[in-house]
Amino acid sequence: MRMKFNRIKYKNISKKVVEIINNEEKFVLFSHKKPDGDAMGSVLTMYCLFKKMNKNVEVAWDDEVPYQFTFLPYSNILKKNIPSIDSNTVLISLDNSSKDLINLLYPGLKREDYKLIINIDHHYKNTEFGDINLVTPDASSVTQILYNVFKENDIEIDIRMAECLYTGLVTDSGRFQYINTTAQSHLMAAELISLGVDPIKIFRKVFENKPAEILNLYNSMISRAKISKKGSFIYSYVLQDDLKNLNLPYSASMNFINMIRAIKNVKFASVFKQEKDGTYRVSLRSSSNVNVSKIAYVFGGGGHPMAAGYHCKSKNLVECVTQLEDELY
Ligand SMILES: [Mn+2]
Repeated sequence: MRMKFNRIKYKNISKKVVEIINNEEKFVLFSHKKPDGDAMGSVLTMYCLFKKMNKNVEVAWDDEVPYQFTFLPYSNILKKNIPSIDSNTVLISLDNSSKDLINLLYPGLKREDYKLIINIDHHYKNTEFGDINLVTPDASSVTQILYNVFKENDIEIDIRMAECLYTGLVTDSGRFQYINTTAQSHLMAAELISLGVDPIKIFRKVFENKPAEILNLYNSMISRAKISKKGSFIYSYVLQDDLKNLNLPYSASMNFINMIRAIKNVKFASVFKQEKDGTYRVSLRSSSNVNVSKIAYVFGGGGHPMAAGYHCKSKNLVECVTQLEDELY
């Protein structure tokens, strides 16, 4: 169920967003839990812009900053912080398909507690929870939506913003491999590079900056990998104890799934990541034309056709695996 794209409506919303950015003074930004490159990139792009405009800006944050993204400008300001909000505050949600996170961060939030919610996202099942919804399911990343808004409204993109924008683009497009990769995404990359982004530097920081202990983690995860469904499904898992014993952050397990996804004849890959409470976060990747976000939605999660995820509330790994296998075919 793809949302119909209406260019005139979109242009008006894009303009409206820029009006609010120019006219309002107080902003709180937030993205999703377990932040990825697009969450980091989109939050920090907007943070750079607001700082440059001398606005009052804060980020609502309750997570670790993955080591892959600590090179981004202002990433050092991302510390546990739930900013106080008032009737002048504009909340900007980036890369969230629903209002769940706002409700979690601000329990009992009432309409008079803030001025506006701007919802900028590219999940095709976005619930349009904002007062203003800039939702473009065809965009490869939220940073691509921001880039378009800046271009359409003559907002200057400086090198710091360009690095954040590029990081969101290269990670959410699976390094320009997923089906959301279009001529548009390559044109955006080209322009950001011409603005001074060093794609090799970003690639190294994001993908080739792994702590040596990750070899032990991969060793365990590879030895646990199982292939089922006649070779079409591959999965592995990571436990809290693995991370604790190797002194690795949660984000160390982030890109492992792409390694197993690359096996011949595999159509789906999955990694079950144990949470601190013993339940599992399940990442799904497609290596075929099968839309994994549909599977994630069955279990209350979400995502994109080739990359999606959900939360398995059981603490029993076998149960989580069986539940997913039963849903696959
Ligand atoms: Mn995204």
